[in-house]
Amino acid sequence: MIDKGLVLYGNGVDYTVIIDGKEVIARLRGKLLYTTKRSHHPVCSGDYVRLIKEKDDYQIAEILPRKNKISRPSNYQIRKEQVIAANIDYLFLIVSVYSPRFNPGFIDRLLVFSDMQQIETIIVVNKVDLGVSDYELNCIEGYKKIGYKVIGTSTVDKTNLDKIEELTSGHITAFIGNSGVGKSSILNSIDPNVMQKVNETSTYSLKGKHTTKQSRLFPIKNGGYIMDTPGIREFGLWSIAWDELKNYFPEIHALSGNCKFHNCLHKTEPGCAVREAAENGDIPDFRYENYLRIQQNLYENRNIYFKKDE
Ligand SMILES: Nc1nc2c(ncn2[C@@H]2O[C@H](COP(=O)(O)OP(=O)(O)OP(=O)(O)O)[C@@H](O)[C@H]2O)c(=O)[nH]1
Ligand SMILES: [Mg+2]
Ligand SMILES: [Zn+2]
Repeated sequence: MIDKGLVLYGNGVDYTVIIDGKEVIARLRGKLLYTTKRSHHPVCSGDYVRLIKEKDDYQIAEILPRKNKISRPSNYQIRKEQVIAANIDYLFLIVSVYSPRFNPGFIDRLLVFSDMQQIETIIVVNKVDLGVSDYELNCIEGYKKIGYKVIGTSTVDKTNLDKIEELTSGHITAFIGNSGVGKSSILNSIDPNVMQKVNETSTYSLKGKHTTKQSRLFPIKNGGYIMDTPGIREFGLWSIAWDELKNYFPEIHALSGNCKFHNCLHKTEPGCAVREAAENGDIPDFRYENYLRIQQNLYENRNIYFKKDE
């Protein structure tokens, strides 16, 4: 018997897969363990898999093609990728005000990545109960002006949690962001059953703080699935050529037709419409600065991170 299932979570050996609303444990078939040598774990949360049932045991026989994936270099080997999530309808990039610090450099790297992967991304600014500074407000306005959806939330006074619930309904959504911004707290506020499940299977750290250790997709009472992911410290862009970055800042890309040179990199070229727009305030200056910074960084690391033939 062969069934198509959705992977909720796994540890590299056993995976919890949902088929027809029922959760089962499945193991990887031996040969699948060796097929993806460049990947840290071949199967991840959000993967659709084909299962074979032998007596009462389920085996994962095949991973179905992914429509997208969120990955980063594994901690151990830069050329190996670690896939955090697959087949995401919406990415919720969760950041916070005050602490952890609001960091547009981090946000912009993630937005470049999600644009490359064509994953629609919503920026959630959590902990607004702590107050939003002028600087944070200015950046938020900048993102909105470009066209990103930005939602300010608080799990303390329940600000806009109904909006998150509404937007996640019926979709597969991943929550991603730095450790401590409140990903798990938001998830738990939307569906309190979720944390109960987590507490059954994981332990609190010594500080009594609950830190998410692995990606896990949760069926939510609104009919959607939300993936809680471990906090990421940095997000390195590693699969992008430095001279193609310009295509993944939508507001920069939109203006590039007005530059004097068709291959303008929007640095110091004469007649650059993008630089002019940044000087006039037509595009947010922090975005333009981050663009230049990321481009420089990709250029300096071009031989480490990216080879066109791979
Ligand atoms: N003031 C305030 N604190 C919050 C809010 N949401 C979460 N917190 C606190 O922020 C801390 C971290 O919350 P978590 O939900 O564990 O954060 P996380 O993003 O899941 O962190 P990792 O699992 O480590 O990636 C906890 O102490 C929460 O109580 C909020 O809206 N306002
Ligand atoms: Mg967490
Ligand atoms: Zn230009």
